[in-house]
Amino acid sequence: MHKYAMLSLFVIASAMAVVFSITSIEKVEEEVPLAENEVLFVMENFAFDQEVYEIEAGEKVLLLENKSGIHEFSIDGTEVNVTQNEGVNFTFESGQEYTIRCSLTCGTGHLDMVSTIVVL
Ligand SMILES: [Cu+2]
Repeated sequence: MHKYAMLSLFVIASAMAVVFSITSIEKVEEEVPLAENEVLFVMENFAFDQEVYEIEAGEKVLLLENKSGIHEFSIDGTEVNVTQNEGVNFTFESGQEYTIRCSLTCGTGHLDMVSTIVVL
């Protein structure tokens, strides 16, 4: 009987250890709030998270997060190409509109990955 009690305690302790480690991993992955000049674009197979991004005019840091697949995007008419790993500075002029598109051939829906930036 004593052996079973010890075994149960061991199982419970292990389960708790697993739960705590999962909880701490989630804490590490908690999202860092964006700075005021940062704009986050989320891409997945095969779309941007918004059909239209409304952005205040001014100098911004463009950030990219890939939810699924690996994507980058470019802004038509500019040299800008944003990758997952580094923010890119770009100054948006008031009243402008830009087309952005996936710039990394990523699969069957690649050509559909188009969105618009409207500068307020
Ligand atoms: Cu693509």
